[in-house]
Amino acid sequence: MGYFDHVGTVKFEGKSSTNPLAFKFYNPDEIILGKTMREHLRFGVAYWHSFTGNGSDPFGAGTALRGWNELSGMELAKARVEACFELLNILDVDYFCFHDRDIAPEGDTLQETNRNLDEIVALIKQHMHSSGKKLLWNTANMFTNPRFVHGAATTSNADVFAYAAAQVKKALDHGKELGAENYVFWGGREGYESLLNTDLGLELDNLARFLQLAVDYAKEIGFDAQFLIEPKPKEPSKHQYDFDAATTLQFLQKYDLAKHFKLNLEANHATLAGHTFEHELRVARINGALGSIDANQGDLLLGWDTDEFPTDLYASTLAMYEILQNEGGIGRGGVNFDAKVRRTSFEPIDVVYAHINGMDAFARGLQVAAKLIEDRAFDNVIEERYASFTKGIGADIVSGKANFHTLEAYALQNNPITNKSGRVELLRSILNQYIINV
Ligand code: XUL
Ligand code: CO
Repeated sequence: MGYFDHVGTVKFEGKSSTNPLAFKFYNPDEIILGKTMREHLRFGVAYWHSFTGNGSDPFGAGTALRGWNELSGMELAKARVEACFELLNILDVDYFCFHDRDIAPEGDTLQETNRNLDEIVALIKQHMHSSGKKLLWNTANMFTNPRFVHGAATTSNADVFAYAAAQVKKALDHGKELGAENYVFWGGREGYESLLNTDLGLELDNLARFLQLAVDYAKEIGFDAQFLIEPKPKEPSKHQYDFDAATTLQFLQKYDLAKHFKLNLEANHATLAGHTFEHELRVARINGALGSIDANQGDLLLGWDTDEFPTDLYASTLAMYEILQNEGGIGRGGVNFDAKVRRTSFEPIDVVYAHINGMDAFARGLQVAAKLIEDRAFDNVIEERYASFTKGIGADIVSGKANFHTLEAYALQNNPITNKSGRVELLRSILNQYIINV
């Protein structure tokens, strides 16, 4: 029984192929800078978008036509597991990611909810075993249920803090059970609406306490996944605590948590924060905190998290340019498609087309970025631009030899100062040439 219109495994056919069900750029075995594309990219499918989501929006009901639509409860949960492994197989994708509430329905009590989860996790484990597919990361959904109205770790209600802890404890157990390579914290309701009713200091202290407790518990059970925080501004709360990479890193440093966490950066979250994706990746990279990415794209004409599949070759090239220069590349992380088909693309085959195009966009980005690095297309320009810091007064500044007296003496006799052009337009035309010609 096929949930995706009996599509066979998608194969690489090359860029001249016109087959909509073939990869044009993603060739898992192609070697780039000493590693296969498969190893560089470590693609993941997001359970919540491709199996749990149904195409509903705030104005209308779900539109997605899916083979599991008639089912409910645990039967529905089981069907989605089948569908997930079918899609991973069709796409030849090695990884998937889920929230606890994506995979199993909540019961009337936490005990019943956990029993449901245990049953589905056991089923997932069987499928992983027979297919060789792996869990890139799991996470706890602490934003959908109304109990999290005031937050989870940053709630004003200690009973909710305790419930959230119990939920993450279970999620860490399941992560260990399934051999998850990472564990993600996205603080969906960790933020506030108004300072008039908010103890900002206590909420942030509690968030740090919560994360430390998670670190402690993972250590206790021997779960050695990489812990990741996923920054996002505004949505759903007005002031989200993990606004962007820089804010999140500052928080981790303040509470002495930086050694335990890296970041899972998402393209659409970056643009909502007023940054490019590559800016967020660079901030993480220079702080040794680039852990994994959620690949998607927003829409400049819309002001919310549209989670579209990534198609923009400039963005995927510049993202891969950062990842390739990160120590160990994407490392234990991966390229997770936190992306959904449009509400108007309601057939199962649309989910397949969407992933193929997203995978090709990143494969192409990888090829172009590798060539830019090999040719030192921008490195030489940057080296030349900062050359003044390698000799004379610049070298004194960098080595710490200079002080305000020596700098003043230098400035007084150095007249006039000459600057050089930054050549942004020329560099953009070079980038275009690479994207077109590689
Ligand atoms: C929400 C979002 C989440 C996280 C995991 O915008 O990106 O799905 O990726 O909780
Ligand atoms: Co995400």
